[in-house]
Amino acid sequence: MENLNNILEEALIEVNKASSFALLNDIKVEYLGKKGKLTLLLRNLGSLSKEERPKAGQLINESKQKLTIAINNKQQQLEQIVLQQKLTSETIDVTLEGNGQDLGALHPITQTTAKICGMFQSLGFKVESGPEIEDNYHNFEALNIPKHHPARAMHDTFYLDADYLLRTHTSPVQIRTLKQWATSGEESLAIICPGKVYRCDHDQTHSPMFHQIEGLFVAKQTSFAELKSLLTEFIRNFFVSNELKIRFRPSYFPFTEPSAEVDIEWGKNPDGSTKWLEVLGCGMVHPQVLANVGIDTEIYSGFAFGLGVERFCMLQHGINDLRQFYDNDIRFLAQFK
Ligand code: 2NM
Repeated sequence: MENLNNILEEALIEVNKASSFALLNDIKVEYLGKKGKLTLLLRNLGSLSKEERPKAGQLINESKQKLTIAINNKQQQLEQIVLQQKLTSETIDVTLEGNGQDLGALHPITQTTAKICGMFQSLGFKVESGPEIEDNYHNFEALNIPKHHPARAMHDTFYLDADYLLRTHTSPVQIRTLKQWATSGEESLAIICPGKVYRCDHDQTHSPMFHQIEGLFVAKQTSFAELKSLLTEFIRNFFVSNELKIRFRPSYFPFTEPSAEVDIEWGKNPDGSTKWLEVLGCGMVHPQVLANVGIDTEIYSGFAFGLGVERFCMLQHGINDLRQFYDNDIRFLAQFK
């Protein structure tokens, strides 16, 4: 018992010096373990007289408590040190340069679609979309395309079954929108319909899926002159060329009458004559189409137009191969950021 204070003091000094969890644990075993120095003192209480035992037992237990507290404190200190070391060694320097991850970009077709739609939206046209799987009625019937028209043939249209097909143009969107408008009581309708269309046709210059934009305007007073000026303005704005030569050439579509195709001047032939390039189809909506969706053709008339986005995008950027749009070659796509 004379040793008790010495043992405690010695133990506290060792705890204070301990520089690792292992050393601290050794000290714990040395003093508080089964055969530890303080434990043995307690065991040997029996060698004392009955009168001395309670006091001695109390003193030993107090020493054990003090040592236990000291060991726990040291344990926490060591944990703090280890944590600090970990934080220091794992610190991320946020000022270091990154490793150059490139941002992606919108596909050129998406960009050209957005550009064209944006131009018409700024004139008050609303963007509309619809299903890519259509039925005969919306894709053909309502558009005045007769049963035996070549466009309906298997070799031009992807049929899913007797009635359902992949839309061959975005005009069915206009039929659906016209139907809603006819009962809406609104003065006029001005919509622009972008989307994917499908034709059973595949070679160097034709993809079985391509992108179309069609526009439609219906009101009490519309005219071919208005259509002509709208499209002329649009084309000259798109190609940023106020002097661009534009030609409206009479044509035929089942759903418009009269109809025209629009050519732009694109270079010269060897003999000096203008090279014309077709970029649009258009016309006054056929009265039968308006009647099909319940519009009074004595009061209302409309005009419509359609274009292929791929062609506009190729002309805009000087792209000469349609297939580049679908190859997803990153070296091609990266040029359109
Ligand atoms: C074109 C050419 C001419 C057209 C007509 C209609 C509708 F639904 F209003 F009758 N939508 N689109 C149209 C007219 C499309 O694409 C070359």
